[in-house]
Amino acid sequence: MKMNGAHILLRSLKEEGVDTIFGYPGGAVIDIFDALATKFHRDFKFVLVRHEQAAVHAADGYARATGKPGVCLVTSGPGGTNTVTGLATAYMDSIPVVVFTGQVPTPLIGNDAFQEADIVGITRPCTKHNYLVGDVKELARTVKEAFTIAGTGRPGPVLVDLPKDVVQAQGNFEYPRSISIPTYKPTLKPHIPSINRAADLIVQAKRPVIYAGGGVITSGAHQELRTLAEMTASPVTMTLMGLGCFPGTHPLSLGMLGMHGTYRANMAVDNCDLLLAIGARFDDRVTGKVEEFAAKAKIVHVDIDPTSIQKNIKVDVPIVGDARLALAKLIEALNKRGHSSKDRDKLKKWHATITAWRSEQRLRFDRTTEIIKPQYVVEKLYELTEGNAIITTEVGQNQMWAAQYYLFDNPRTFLSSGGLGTMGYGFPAAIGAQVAFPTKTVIDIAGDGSIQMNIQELATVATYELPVKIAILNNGYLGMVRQWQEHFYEKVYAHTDIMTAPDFVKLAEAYGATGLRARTVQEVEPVIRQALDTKGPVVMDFIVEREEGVYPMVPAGGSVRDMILV
Ligand SMILES: Cc1ncc(C[n+]2csc(CCOP(=O)(O)OP(=O)(O)O)c2C)c(N)n1
Repeated sequence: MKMNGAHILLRSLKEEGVDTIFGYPGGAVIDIFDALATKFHRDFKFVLVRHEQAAVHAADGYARATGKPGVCLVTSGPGGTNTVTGLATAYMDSIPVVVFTGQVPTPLIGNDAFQEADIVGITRPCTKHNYLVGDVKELARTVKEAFTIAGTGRPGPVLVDLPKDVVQAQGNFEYPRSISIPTYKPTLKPHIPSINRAADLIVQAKRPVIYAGGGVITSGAHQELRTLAEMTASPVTMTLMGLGCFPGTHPLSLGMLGMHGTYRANMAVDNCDLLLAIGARFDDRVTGKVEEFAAKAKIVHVDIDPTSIQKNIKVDVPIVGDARLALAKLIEALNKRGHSSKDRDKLKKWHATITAWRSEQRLRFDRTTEIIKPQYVVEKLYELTEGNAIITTEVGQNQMWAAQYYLFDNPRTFLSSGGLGTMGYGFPAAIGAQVAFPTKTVIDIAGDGSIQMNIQELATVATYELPVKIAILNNGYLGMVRQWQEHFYEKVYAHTDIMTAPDFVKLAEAYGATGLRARTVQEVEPVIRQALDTKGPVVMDFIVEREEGVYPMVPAGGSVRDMILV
């Protein structure tokens, strides 16, 4: 059956099981938008954002919350270039997102046509793969490939550029059932001899630590991780991306490690004799000074991406494969070795040491002040949501306090820009998560700087009556940069004072959302309760201690011995 490219595209998306599209229209994609509003209006929920960057972050939030690829549709030229930050964000955190951009008609490509941008060229370094569709005949197969590549192996964003004449051309619709891409064959099954070497090391270890990252969540390996940790009595520390992959309230949880990780997590990694890294990439915010990172340990690294193994840290046992399969095999290998509770007894001393570190240096803040401490707000959010919310964050101190004080027990409940560190990510990501889970509580923990980067999306939450809650930890500073200036630049607060902010309560109201404010400790709980009881979107403006810091802090490039505790 003949149909135009726009219809072929949308039929293909239906075949992929897509139910939601985030986007923004323009001349180059007007045919697709026309089809979305007419023939396909029952097939997709379309969320019209106010800036294309937000469309990609929303698709990314949808993907992180659901595990399904997020989809985004924007126009050519500025529509495409506005997606770059969102693509780079998803790329750094390995999130499956498929972005469709309009393009000028093929005969005009390269002619500096109106709203032409070489988006395939521009996005090559920040997409897992990208395509320029040259012929309507290639369209359906390209969509199939795009989803396959975005969602398999180490996931990532894929961009498909659609020239207007291709979208308008007539073609036959035939969707490939399955495809093989000869140049793309991710290794899923782990190498068994390596699994056996890892199992032997686990059996011998006296001071093991599991270091779990976002890959555990991506591969759905949280159950296997828990089984492995419990059967071997190994303490588990998580990266920012890994939060939720192991219950934060579990007795074996050490919390997050790295620059703003817990004292016990960093001490445990510094002193362990075996580090079992799973789906984590040894980011510099985790390792600090590479030569001194886990220097006493044998290191096993499980990762689906062979290029991330040995990239930052030398490892003893590399295991390429899907984390869930690898952990299942590892559990099997340990069972074969008769690993039992008797063996766990030899870790008693190690556990006692960790308990001592924990009581020596807990996460803490001054609870005696009248002024609101930002940590207190996060703690109250945790308490009043009973740990059941999906939390997104912006970037900065707000992000670290969220990571430290909200204990995540389940995967896909903490959505944060870890790799790129994108201010402006959290609010649109919350929109994506809320669209995916309309009845869940979704909260963006924000800084007053970050929220201003995509605050125009208040119009989106108001339009779709999305009950997203925003908790602004308003310190009147670009707080995280200020903290670095405090410690390393002699308190010269160069251009980080942003006291001249809008009145966030009035701004929320102007957009048709509810605005609430707390100025004292006593007001925090009532404001949160009221926000949670309000059906629609709410902005909570918490006026917090201006110069509060995030601690512990390992200075960039430092080691555990440089940790600032305060
Ligand atoms: C788009 C972008 N620009 C700049 C930065 C650098 N940066 C990192 S944290 C930060 C301060 C964030 O301030 P705010 O949102 O108020 O949060 P706070 O640290 O005060 O919680 C800045 C400017 C960034 N991460 N992202």
